[in-house]
Amino acid sequence: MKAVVLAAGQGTRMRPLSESVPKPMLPVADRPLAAHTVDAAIDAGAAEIVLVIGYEGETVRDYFGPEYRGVPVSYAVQEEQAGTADAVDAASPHLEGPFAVLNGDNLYDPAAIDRLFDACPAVCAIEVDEPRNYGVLSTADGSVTGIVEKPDEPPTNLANAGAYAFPAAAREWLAVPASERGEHEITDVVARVIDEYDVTPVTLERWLDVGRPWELLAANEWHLAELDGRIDGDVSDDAHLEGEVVVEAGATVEPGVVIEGPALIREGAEVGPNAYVRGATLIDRDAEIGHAVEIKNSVVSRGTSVSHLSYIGDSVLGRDVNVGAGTNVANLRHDDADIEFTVKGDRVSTGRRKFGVVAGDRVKTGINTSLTPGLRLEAGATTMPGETVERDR
Ligand code: TTP
Repeated sequence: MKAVVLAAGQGTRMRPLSESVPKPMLPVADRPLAAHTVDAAIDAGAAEIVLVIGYEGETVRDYFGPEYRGVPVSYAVQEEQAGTADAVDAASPHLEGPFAVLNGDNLYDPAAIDRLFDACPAVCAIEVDEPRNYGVLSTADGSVTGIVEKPDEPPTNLANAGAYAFPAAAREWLAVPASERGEHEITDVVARVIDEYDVTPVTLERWLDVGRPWELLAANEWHLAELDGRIDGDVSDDAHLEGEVVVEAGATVEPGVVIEGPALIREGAEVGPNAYVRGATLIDRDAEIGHAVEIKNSVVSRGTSVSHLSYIGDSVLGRDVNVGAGTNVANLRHDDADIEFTVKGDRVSTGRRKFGVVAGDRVKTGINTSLTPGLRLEAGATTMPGETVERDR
């Protein structure tokens, strides 16, 4: 079966991280987010991957190329991001026979994708506590009988997890009318398939929709926890590594460094001397973590430098950020309330008691900057030496 992976979206809720790097290419452990989806499809036996690209699509094409892990990859360009059904429609010329559709920004447990392919026609579902926030499936006698978006009275607690195995006929049903929010939605195609076929619900053990910056942190927590420790880089005898720590070839860990895994130190990165890395932390390619810096449960993207005597906790730093010496991130409120973050102009709860800052690419902080919890710094933003920053900029 061919697998269509949707990766054309603008990722507006992921800003500022998605401004120049498209969301599917943001780092999750040792691969871009969408590579985890593509891997799950390949492990389930996909004969070909059809990637739908659009926003910053060339970056996606450059990464996967014409063949990935021995499986052919073709590309469909969605000129305008007019919705998920429209995205699959763009891929339609590449399809014949039954086909799968997966969101390129969702993490699935791979075994379930295998079951999804076997059960075609089928839809992946996951049990959730708050079904009102999701597309919800109704079921009877082991089949899916309906799908409804964000219902006030959910028929079940089974949320649609954005992974489908469609019969060949569904190719003809992709031109659905626009929904109330003006998008052509794949769920309307799913509704038609449910009407005409016996559709199996395939229950996932684990699933994560990575739409907002703290979900990128959660995605890294998930996949870093699956690492098996490995030292291929240059690690000082005077460094102390415990738990599952990967130091890739070409990375350097200097004397006095303590790393408590899970942690991944990628090629070209330099850590120390005397730095402390803990929690689930990704130090991406060519990043530099200076003397006496503490990094906890964070993503430090490629080319970013954190200078001496700084603390970064529960945060995501974009590419080529420069953190001035003595910069401190606060990641906890005095009243212990969940930290909020600005998404498309609204402050929304991250559901996290501990959350630090999200810095877009090329942010620069002056020395001794203090950053308050839930702060959003746009790409290229700067702070002055000694400044306490309490509002997004
Ligand atoms: P969304 O997360 O709904 O859209 P998005 O990725 O653009 O993010 P945001 O809402 O923050 O702007 O999309 C779900 C998946 O479908 C995701 O993998 C992107 C993909 N997609 C397309 O390929 N084309 C589209 O037109 C849309 C809307 C989404």
